Amino acid sequence: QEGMLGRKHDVDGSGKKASNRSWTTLFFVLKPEQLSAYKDLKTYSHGITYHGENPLFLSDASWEILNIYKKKKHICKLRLSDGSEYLFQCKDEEELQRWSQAMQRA
Ligand code: I3P
Repeated sequence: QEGMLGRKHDVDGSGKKASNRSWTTLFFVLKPEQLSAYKDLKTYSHGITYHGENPLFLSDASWEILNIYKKKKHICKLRLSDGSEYLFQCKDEEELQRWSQAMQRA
């Protein structure tokens, strides 16, 4: 599964509010147990991750559809095993279902 998603880093690995809380639209690639962020398809084809970020490791991670998030639509919350949390915005309900199913399998 791959595609553009909005992302906001919400909670860092020590349980504190992340310092950079703005939304960024990036190209995400989901492979078994890992999610990688790229600026776009072109940098993905060159294997260059966004800001040199390491993939997020998904073992013992949880993915939840956030129906309570009122400011934006089609939001999911990814919680990693270290406690850090990321919000993702899908472009529509169909994308949200596709990412959610892929995340359950990953
Ligand atoms: C953040 C930006 C985010 C907002 C976040 C702000 O500011 O406006 O869109 O999240 O609010 O801190 P900046 O761009 O200056 O980093 P929401 O869209 O989810 O409200 P927050 O700190 O309350 O999470």
